[in-house]
Amino acid sequence: MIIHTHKNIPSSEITDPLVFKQRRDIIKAMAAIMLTGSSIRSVWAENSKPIWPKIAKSEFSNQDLTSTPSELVKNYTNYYEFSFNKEDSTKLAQNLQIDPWSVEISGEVEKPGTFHLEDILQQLSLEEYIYRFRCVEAWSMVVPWIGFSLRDLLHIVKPLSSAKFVRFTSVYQPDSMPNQGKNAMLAWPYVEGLRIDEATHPLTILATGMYGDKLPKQNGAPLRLVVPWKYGFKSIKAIVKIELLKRPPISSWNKFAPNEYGFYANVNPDVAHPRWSQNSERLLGSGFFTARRQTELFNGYGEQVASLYNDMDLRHFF
Ligand SMILES: Nc1nc2c(c(=O)[nH]1)N[C@H]1C(S)=C(S)[C@@H](COP(=O)(O)O)O[C@H]1N2
Ligand SMILES: [Mo]
Repeated sequence: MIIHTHKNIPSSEITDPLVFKQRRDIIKAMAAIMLTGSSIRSVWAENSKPIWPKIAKSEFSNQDLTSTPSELVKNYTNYYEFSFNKEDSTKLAQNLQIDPWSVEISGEVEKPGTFHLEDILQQLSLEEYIYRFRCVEAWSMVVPWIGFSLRDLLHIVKPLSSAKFVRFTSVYQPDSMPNQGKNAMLAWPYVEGLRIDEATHPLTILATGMYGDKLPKQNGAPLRLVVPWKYGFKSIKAIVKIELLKRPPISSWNKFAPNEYGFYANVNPDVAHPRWSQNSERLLGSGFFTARRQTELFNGYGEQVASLYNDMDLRHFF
């Protein structure tokens, strides 16, 4: 059974929570929250209990995979806005301000808008997705994410037929993100992109939690993308803007080093990074000797996604 996050709010009290152009609706929604006594905003507050007591597993979840110990996933993070070091980024990310949070969805859509995250969560049901996750640096893990499919969110804003690509933008918060203030490395804010068919593929999710709990800040709270068949840098954290576009966006990593980080970035053991092989990967938490496993084409999701790339030579579109 799929547990809806805010099922205790009668739908009659919130006629259309996603129509926030009118102030009236905002007030009405806030009143509904107060009436039920459930503090939706507290989901994102420090030390609050998760609002999802029981979550259905998505049919797209890899039930057979053993999740990487959560302490590893929470303490070994890539978050370059904070630090280029995986331990420091974990600590510094605690400074990120994530409450309240809203997401602008605009571009080639019928119903653009800026949506409060809590209101998005009222519309969509959360599920658990156990996925492999493969970083371009040749390490990998298995993470039980909690989230919803991106296509369900896009459905709400009604993409036009002219929407061919999607651009995602991370938050710009230089006061809490030291490398943004220093203009270090990438052109901030962090930007990523997908083709529309990739974005609307059922495996593509926006995550708001992991390991049965809310998403830690260092792992991309309050809202991050997860595209399991692509290298980890595509899975952009702390998303504030989603734009549907006619033309391919230029992603931060592709702009920084186009010969190392392609737009597609599909996991592929046969296409080496210019500085290392992608043939195998170090599976986090696989014991003292850290077993290496063979990297799989599309990170093992070929059955579901290979058809998206039938007309492409995967050696050249890296
Ligand atoms: N905004 C933002 N998103 C990001 C990154 C980043 O530095 N900034 N790093 C990416 C990279 S390289 C990886 S491997 C994953 C890491 O996710 P994790 O730290 O939750 O394991 O996040 C991706 N998303
Ligand atoms: Mo990565």
